[in-house]
Amino acid sequence: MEYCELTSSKKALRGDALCVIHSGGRVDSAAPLTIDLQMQRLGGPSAEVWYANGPVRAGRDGIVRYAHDDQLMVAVIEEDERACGGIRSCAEIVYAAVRKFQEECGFPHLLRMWNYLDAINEGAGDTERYRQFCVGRALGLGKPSHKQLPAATAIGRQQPTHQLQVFWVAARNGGTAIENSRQVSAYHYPREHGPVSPSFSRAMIAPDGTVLVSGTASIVGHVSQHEGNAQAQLAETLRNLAALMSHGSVRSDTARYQDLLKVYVRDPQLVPMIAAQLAQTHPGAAPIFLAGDVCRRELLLEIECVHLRLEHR
Ligand code: 3EB
Repeated sequence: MEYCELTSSKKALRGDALCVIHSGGRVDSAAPLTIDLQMQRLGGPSAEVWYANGPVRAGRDGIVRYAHDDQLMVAVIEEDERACGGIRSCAEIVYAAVRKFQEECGFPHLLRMWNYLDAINEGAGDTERYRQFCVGRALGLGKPSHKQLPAATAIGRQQPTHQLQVFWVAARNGGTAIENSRQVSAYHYPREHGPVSPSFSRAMIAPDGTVLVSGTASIVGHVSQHEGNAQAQLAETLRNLAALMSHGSVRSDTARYQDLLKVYVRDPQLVPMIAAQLAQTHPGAAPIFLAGDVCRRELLLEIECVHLRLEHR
């Protein structure tokens, strides 16, 4: 996979594209599956492209749109919350559909999931929409063992769509979920963060060695750090990412790696500061910047990462 520019006429989409995930507004994608993030892009490449190895099949199964090759499946559900009776039941309906589809599709291993919803921090205490989303997600997904939880991102849109959008990458063969030594596993978060702890792992090592890193923020243990200080939150987030990459299961052989970064910021004015810092720590990374709300209201930014072995796609 890669992050690339698809809005300019200079670059055409390769014929072996499996899925295009874009935030460019006017990306004319001929990919078997195209997903529009419906979020404002503040900088960086307009698209994330997953490539196929060999023949591709694409289609629709109920509310699921999907495309797959022999090893990998990308699938998406977009549901209008208003037709589901709110975010909690919408998440339950969507995740029950994910679970059913995953049981039948032949790609049983969830590797990575993205969740985008409107107004993620609206509502006080346990009624907060993110917490209600977590309740519905857990109900719909059922009780998989922690080992099988995918890496994930959950971000709030700043412009209303009324839509819960969930998309995911699943595989024929299982990956290895890993946790962060600096952080309490999200599925073990204490009660103070909501009635149901979030169902995701910190990162998933895919069968080909690619590390799919969850949205990572300024949280140490289970506690948000540096409220109101974006620069310090960024530094803490980068320490969390570094700690994850030093996990014993992440291959650190002589192969060359590239880190693809996607940065979500609450306030567009933070982009220049973050871009300057990332140019130091991740030279040549060309991060994607999106305007989005982190699921804890005190957190100003979140970074997800794909740690790619360059020999592989
Ligand atoms: C955190 O570490 C920050 O609910 O799926 C990051 C990634 C976060 C995924 C999710 C939430 C989720 O708790 C928030």
